[in-house]
Amino acid sequence: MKPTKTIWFDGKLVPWDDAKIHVLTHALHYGYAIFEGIRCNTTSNGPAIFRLSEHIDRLISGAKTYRMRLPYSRELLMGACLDLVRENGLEQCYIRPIVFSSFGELGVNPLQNPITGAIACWEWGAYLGDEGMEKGIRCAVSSWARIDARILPPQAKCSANYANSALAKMDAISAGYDEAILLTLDGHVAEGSGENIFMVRNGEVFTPTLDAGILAGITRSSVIQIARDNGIPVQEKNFTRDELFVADEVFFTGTAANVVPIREVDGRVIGSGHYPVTKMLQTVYLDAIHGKVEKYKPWLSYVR
Ligand code: PPE
Repeated sequence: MKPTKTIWFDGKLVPWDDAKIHVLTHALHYGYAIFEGIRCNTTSNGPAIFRLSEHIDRLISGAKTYRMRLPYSRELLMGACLDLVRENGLEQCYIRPIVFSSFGELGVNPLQNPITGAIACWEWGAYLGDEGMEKGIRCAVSSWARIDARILPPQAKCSANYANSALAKMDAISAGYDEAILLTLDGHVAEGSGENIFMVRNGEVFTPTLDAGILAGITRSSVIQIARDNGIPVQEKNFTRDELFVADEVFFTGTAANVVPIREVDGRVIGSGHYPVTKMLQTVYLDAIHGKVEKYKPWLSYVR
């Protein structure tokens, strides 16, 4: 990670090296933090943040679920993201807001601790590699099940959820794959460790429903809209892993990942090795985030 000039830390812009917390910070011990991942991309009108309000709204909803009283308004957080990118002089970056139970008391109950927020940004390339974006990645179904709504609320982007993601991701990487696909406790396909999943069959696109323990991905909703706008039917429905094996195309979506074809699942090559629907959605999505599609310009917040 290449440091940038400044980080927004509890309301102020501070030098990168000064954005520090105590080792007894409550969230470090119990995972009680809500975060976001947002991208800012180059456009012909300078850098633009993609779907900023949706990301901040998801952060606020996650905080509500976890009974966090945020000391910042929605407008303040949105403004802070824009100021931060501008101050750092970046044309393109990943933005990471986080709100967490900070320093005060230890012990599971977070309610007596203050909530602190920080927002950092840095340059972050293709999450699953440039080659993955182009040629597709290799995935394995994980032996770890995806968190279930009775265990941790999957809709809240809570740091604790990512212990589940990290276990699946590490095992996939150690076994020589690029990414893990997690199933629900009852055996339906849920999502990747940090991406939503889709499959294409006979020209139709399918993706698991939100009650499959998945994050309500903002890229997922953008891609659903792009598909429908281009005459491709999309159905939210749950399916088992064997349906992935015989799909024509399978792909991941996510802020960090963008739209990435999956060329292999558990050693089975997907479809014909060509991904016309995925490639079309990837192209339009990339054009949209770079401000090249008139219709999707309302999704952008310009930094300057
Ligand atoms: N599921 C999970 C579990 C997830 O973490 C993400 C985003 C998504 C789906 C896609 O959501 P969206 O970004 O709104 O389309 N994962 C973020 C964090 C990745 C990381 O390694 O950190 C991201 O893509 O920013």
